[in-house]
Amino acid sequence: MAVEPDAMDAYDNHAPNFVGVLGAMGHPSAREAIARADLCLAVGARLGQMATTGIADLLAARTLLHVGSRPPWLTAQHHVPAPSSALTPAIHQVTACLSRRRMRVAATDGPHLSHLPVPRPSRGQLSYRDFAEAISASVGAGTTVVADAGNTGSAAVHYIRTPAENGRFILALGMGGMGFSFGAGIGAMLATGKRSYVIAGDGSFLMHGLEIHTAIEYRMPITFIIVNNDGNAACSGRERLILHQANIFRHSTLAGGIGAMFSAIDARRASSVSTLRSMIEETDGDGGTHLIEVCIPNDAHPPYLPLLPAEIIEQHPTAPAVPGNDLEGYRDRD
Ligand SMILES: Cc1ncc(C[n+]2csc(CCOP(=O)(O)OP(=O)(O)O)c2C)c(N)n1
Ligand SMILES: [Mg+2]
Repeated sequence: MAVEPDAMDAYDNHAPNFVGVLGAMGHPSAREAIARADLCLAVGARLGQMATTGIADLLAARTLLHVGSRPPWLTAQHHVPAPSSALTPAIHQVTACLSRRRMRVAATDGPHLSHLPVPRPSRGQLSYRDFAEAISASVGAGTTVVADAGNTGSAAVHYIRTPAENGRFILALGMGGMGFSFGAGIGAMLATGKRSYVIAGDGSFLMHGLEIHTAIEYRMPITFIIVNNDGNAACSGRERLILHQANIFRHSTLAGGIGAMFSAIDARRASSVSTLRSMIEETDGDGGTHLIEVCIPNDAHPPYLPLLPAEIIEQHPTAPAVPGNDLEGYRDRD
């Protein structure tokens, strides 16, 4: 089972047959599972560009069966129209048909999630993997994780698993709206009554971050984790690849600023993985609003295929080549 990036919580991320996320910020294990399959069944997934970056070639070479209210963007051999509210009976029909044909579903013996070969920043500096895995290990069962845009968002999708026991994972790929996570995290907390974790970059914070005032005012159990990489790093990464220069921000101390502005929020900076983990665990049960700032170098590589240098991908056969990383044509332009 693999999921699209904006359907992280459609399947139990801790299940033994979960192979990860598809596409631009996806897992090599999901790609390998497609490579081994004769037939792929897409349920609801419309297989747009973000979900198929690096795997479109493989999917095109397999029998693709699609169940959903609208057909997929990729060509499927069979499309079974079914409204979103009636996907389960449609899947039963399909699987009954497959078992009559004696098709075999490969057995799995445990979770097989592999990650993109992302180079680490220099010693002593936090990587996207460090911060996101610390969050994944610390969030409580049944809570909601809301991921914002940019490198920070791709790291959340790649390294954080949807919280166990019907937790939720929300991502706004379709809207592409930096800063959506602040309002969405507040909404999720109100809807579920449980803590939500907002994971946003400093650029997204600068767009809509003062929405945290609502959470502070109503004493909501929300943890805002802000990745401060001194800029819109998803954009500066692209600028480095194409223009050989990058636009970065002057450094700011976001936790210090927010702490000074609002006396009712506990705002701190975590400078190591162990501090980040203990801050999350410590603050989880107290019912309050918290903000944790984590600093990551602006030029740290994110787990996002279009921004990984081609030479890194080439060394790892399981990571798919992406047409977009062949930037020779762009580099020579003025
Ligand atoms: C409202 C809006 N404007 C522009 C974009 C395009 N965009 C995607 S990621 C990004 C930069 C995000 O910066 P930040 O939140 O600091 O995350 P980082 O990439 O630095 O981790 C931009 C400008 C967007 N998604 N939404
Ligand atoms: Mg940033």
